[in-house]
Amino acid sequence: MASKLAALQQWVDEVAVLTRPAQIHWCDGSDAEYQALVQQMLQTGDLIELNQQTHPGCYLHRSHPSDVARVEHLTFVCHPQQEDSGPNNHWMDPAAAHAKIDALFDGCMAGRTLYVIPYCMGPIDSPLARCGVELTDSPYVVANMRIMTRMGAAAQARIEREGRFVRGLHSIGELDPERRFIMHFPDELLIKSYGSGYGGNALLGKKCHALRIASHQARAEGWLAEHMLIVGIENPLGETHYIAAAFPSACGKTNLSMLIPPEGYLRDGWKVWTVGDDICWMRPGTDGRLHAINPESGFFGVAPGTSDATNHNAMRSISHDTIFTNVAVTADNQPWWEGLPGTPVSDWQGRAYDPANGPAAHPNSRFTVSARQCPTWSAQAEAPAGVPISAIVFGGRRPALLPLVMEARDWAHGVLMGAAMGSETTAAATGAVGVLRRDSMAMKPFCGYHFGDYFAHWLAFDRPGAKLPKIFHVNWFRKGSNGQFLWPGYGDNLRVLEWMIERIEGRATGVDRPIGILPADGELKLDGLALEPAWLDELLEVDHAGWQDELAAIGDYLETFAPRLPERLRVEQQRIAQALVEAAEQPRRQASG
Ligand code: GTP
Ligand code: SPV
Ligand code: MN
Repeated sequence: MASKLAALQQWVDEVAVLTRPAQIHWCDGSDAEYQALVQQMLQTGDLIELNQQTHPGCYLHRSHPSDVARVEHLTFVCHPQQEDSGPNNHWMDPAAAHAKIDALFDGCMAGRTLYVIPYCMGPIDSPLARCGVELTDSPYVVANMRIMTRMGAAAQARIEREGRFVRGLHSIGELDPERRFIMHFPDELLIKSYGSGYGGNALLGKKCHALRIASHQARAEGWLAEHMLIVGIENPLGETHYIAAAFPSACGKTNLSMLIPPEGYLRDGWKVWTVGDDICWMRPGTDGRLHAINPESGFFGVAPGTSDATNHNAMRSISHDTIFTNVAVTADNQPWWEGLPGTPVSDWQGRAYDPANGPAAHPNSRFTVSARQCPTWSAQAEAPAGVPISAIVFGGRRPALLPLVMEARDWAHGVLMGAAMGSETTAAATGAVGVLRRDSMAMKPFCGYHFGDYFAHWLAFDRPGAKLPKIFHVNWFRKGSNGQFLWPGYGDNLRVLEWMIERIEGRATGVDRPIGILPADGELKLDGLALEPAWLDELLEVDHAGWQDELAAIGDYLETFAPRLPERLRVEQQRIAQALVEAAEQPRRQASG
């Protein structure tokens, strides 16, 4: 017996009978185990050694060319009642889903090793943390899970103590897109994933457990599992505010979580602390505030665009002991992607680089690295009690209309801002890129239940005694008539965060507009920034006609969640639509908030 927890041992035995592996390996999470896996993968070609002088401990993995991103059309949330999964999820009857995917698992591990991966999402001694066990036939998944989660003996001990864990069964199968499914059974705390080895499809602790299953648990237990970074902003007095921000995939979470302050801010003593770059679990504490942990222990970050200029902290993090997936390589065998200096010799598929074949690195190529390697890693990231959240930020890629920043009047307005979020699609999921779609709270691909119920759950946090964070909406991706980004972004985003903190501290008044509170003249600190005044005007303008159309579109979108749409959100949408009509009639009426 490899586990003294009967439920765990029994499940592993059952899966072994179904999948018929040649052997079973219980992962202990040790360095020796990791090194042995790396050696084995170097032999099989699953990993390719990169330049060990410039990048010690770094390896390249090339995934199957048809398996490079999450597959939302093959991802199912299987509640017994279809309505409980909502129009925001693909649904299959649980019995039919089990039958379909178990047929694929039948005998699929013949000749392979079945790895048992006990893992803990969150600091191992945190009451907010939750455990799971992933069974997989992919050593690449094991190596990534070791970086991304607290994996091994300590997690297994906690699981055996608690007796409760999320079960995840994974096989790469044949890597055949026609035989690929990612299935969730929230009521059984169970995930089954077949036919993909990539990121969110295969590292089951990440999107499958920490968002889809956890959001369902969180609703029942009174907390939130969100697609958010967590960053600490320390001012020159040494006071730190923690901010949680939800942006859709490939819209800037990793970057914001480890931003480098602009020159003047650095001189004044501002510091940035990274707590998390992708997922945030938060719950109300006895003080009424929301307290958050990052359930992960590593970053699975987008490579293209990452450079010393945009994200020096990420560059330092990934200079050693990192697994790269689907990047290009240079003549001297260094990892390469678009945005880096130098030139590649071979592309992400290992072909001689030819621009006619598209980018050298896949647009969704990634690095997997331990968060401890990040120079700005916060000591508080390991705190069992988590960090208190001062502000929640929503945002997306909106080339037009959405201002650089606006603040919600109150919690319900903030929930509407999150629910109404839209963004241009990116390469993080398969499908068309650059299409505007609604992505409520950046959770469209990740909420494990009906969005109407989810909005109601968010609204329910506003209750007597609650000391809720302020809610803001940002847009780093506004484009001017020349098609260029109007806002420099990256480190300069701290200027916007500082305004938020000024609002939280009651030092900035803002201007009350129908769509929310915007910075008053001069409140955004722009010293040292060469930003055309006309561009700033454009970034903070409120186009009443455009917003009336937007509110109508938001109204239509929200009604797709009827009859479960909370009336409170409908009222909020109507209030703003009405305020826009009145403001259009009296364009000069502007109260100061
Ligand atoms: P996931 O890991 O998929 O959830 O993505 P993410 O939200 O962590 O996105 P990430 O920080 O990796 O950024 C994705 C892309 O957006 C990269 O190419 C970045 O260079 C770019 N990006 C990030 N921040 C900014 C910004 O402030 N302005 C602009 N223009 N681009 C940005
Ligand atoms: C995302 O797409 O939001 C990611 C990458 O963070 S994946 O792990 O593939 O979901
Ligand atoms: Mn993500």
